[in-house]
Amino acid sequence: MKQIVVAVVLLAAVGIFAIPSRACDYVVGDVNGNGYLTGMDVVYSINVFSGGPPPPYSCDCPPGSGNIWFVAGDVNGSCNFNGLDVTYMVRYFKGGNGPIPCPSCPPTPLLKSKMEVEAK
Ligand SMILES: [Ca+2]
Ligand SMILES: [Ca+2]
Repeated sequence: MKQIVVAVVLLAAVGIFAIPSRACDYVVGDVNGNGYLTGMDVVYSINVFSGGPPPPYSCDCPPGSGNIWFVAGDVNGSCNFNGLDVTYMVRYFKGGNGPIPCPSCPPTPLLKSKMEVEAK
């Protein structure tokens, strides 16, 4: 139990003090890379997991970790892109909760504010 607490504290410290070497520029859920989360991203995701082309955007997340993956596909904040994200997207379009980015590499604030402007 004590080890778990120490690990959590260490992870939190890394998260707070780590300076991202390079921020990820993406829109959460924009799997096909056109700048928006739409139903086409659900279709694209299904194709990805059916052997189709990979998403156009990948990013080192957490920054500097060397773990390069398709961050835009992570809509449930689990820090990986898998079938659960497709399910989450489908639920979102049916009125469910909005997309949640991986906390280790959220989209850059600049892009976020751009999205907010476009949403209005
Ligand atoms: Ca898209
Ligand atoms: Ca996920």
